[in-house]
Amino acid sequence: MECCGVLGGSCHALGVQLHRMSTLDLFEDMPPAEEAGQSTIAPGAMLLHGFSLACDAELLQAIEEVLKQAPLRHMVTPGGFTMSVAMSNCGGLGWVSDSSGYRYSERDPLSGQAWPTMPVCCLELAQRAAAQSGYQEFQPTACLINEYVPGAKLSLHQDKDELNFSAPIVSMSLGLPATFLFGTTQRKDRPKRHRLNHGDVVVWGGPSRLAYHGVAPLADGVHPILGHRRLNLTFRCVG
Ligand code: MD3
Ligand code: FE
Repeated sequence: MECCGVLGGSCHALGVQLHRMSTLDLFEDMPPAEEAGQSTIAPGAMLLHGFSLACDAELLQAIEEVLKQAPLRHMVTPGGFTMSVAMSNCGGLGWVSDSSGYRYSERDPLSGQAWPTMPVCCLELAQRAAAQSGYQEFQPTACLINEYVPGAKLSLHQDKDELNFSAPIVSMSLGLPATFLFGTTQRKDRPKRHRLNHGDVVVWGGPSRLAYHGVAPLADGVHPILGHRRLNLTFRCVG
């Protein structure tokens, strides 16, 4: 099965059905909601509402396979704190943290093995999102998988461990909604809050690439597919 060959294909079909059932053709010229749903969070940061909805089941199945090989774990910061977000990776390089610092590693320190291959459906979806936001040649070498349970958070930080800041980072949100905190390149500036829902994909490039950002403690809730959890995937060009 092709993953997301047509963005929002299933919902588009539903839209057509509803349209046929309505007597008034008020919405004749309107695109389906998820195609209209593209907004700019900040210069260089494009939010594609519901971009991964049409293939969320396939995406999640692929990630579950990855997590069988490289289980989620709570990494320790160089300062000695255990992170509330559980993490794993796929692709040629994976982000790791321990008492000696943050870095990208070719191997999973838990197994000593290479990280699992980045699933093709995930890679292609990330590339389609990047292309739609103006990045035609996006070739991510790393995919970080973050799992949040209620209360888990990610403190304000910059992503600076990659060498290639001209490439964007593509993020995909799945499961429970999160309050994303987005600041500027200066830590002192108060971040703005944005809700990220299941299916949302954000392309973070240009001036937004080095902005401070974080995730507020996850509110409890139940998502029909993921239960009491949120997963976030970030696709990165490390080299
Ligand atoms: C803006 N993850 O893994 S995704 C991270 O929801 C991280 O798990 C958050 O921050 C999460 O480093 C946020 C959105 C995101 C990811 C990377 C960015 C936004 C970004 C890098 C630069 C600017
Ligand atoms: Fe980050």
